[in-house]
Amino acid sequence: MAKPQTKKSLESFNQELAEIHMTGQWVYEDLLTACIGGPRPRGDAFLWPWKMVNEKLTEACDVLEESFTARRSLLFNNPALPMGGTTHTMLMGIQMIKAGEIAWAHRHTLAAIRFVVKGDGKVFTVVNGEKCPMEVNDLILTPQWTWHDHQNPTAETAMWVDVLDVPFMLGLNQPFYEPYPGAKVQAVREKRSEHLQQRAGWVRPAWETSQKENLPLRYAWQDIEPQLRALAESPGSPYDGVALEYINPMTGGPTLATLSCWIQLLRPGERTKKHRHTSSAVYFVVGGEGTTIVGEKSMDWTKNDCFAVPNWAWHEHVNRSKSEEALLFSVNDAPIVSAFGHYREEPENSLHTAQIPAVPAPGAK
Ligand code: 1HN
Repeated sequence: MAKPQTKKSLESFNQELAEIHMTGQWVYEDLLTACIGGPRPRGDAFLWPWKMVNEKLTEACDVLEESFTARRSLLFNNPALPMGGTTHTMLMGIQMIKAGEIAWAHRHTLAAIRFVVKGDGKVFTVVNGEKCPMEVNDLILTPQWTWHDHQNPTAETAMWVDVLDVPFMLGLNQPFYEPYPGAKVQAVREKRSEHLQQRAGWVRPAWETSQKENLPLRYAWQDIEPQLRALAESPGSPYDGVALEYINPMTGGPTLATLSCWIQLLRPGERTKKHRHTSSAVYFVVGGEGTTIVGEKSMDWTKNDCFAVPNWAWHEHVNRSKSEEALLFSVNDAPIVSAFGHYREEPENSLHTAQIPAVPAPGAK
């Protein structure tokens, strides 16, 4: 006699499959159906106020007396990212180095940038033997696998923003790390003729091959600011205001293979048009007062605050002041997204699409 057939439910079958480490494609179909119109933003829009961060950094100076190869960097964890990260690809923090301190040399495959909050020309980071002074608002790259140590020979505390591609690199399981062998700090190239930075300007040695990626680069604010001033008179982007990308001078592309850095000026009272894109961004407020609206959430920001805008979230920036400009430094993961052709924007693509200014017509003023 045949056994009576009891019909299995789909749920119990799914469970059975899970126990033997399998999944039916119908599960992915549900997941994909939920993505009609795009993914849900990964992580929250979130702001870390300067006052709180600064207090904790000061406390960290007592608790962590010397950092050795570690760093006194307080990193920002997005409350909606249980695996860590400020966005799903980037980790942002602020680092403090006390008077007379050295953060020992190390290297890792994580790419990083520093944007100086408090410093002067005597505080410096050494990147692959090249000394990079850290003046306020300077940007310094420590690309993947470059040796770097930070030194503060002054009598004042120094501080900078750190942004790294940590969550992306951990997602790919590519972290390699090495402390510098045999010394706290790197040997420094004394001859400026040997600096790769001398090869990344208007001229370079005709007799050499050239390294195009992962250069130790310092974007001195004293060079950037005049360019920002000159371009501040242009209409800018309706979505981002006068947003300038820092470029790798050797490739014309973004600063790093994974991270692009921006400096963005919002004129008094400026309100950008709302848009969304598949890249995420982290922001540091260089100056001014404004509001960034992300979806339903409104984040009021002021000098030195940091905040995150997740990917594919509608957002707009407002300079709340009617008389002062606002300045935002930001880092985004557009290079990662674009590398595989996944950069999208709504309601229109506004990156690298407008025409450069035309040659003036005869007699035009
Ligand atoms: C790191 O190496 C530095 O070298 C700063 O200054 C922040 C955050 C996570 C992992 C490595 C630095 C970091 C970091």
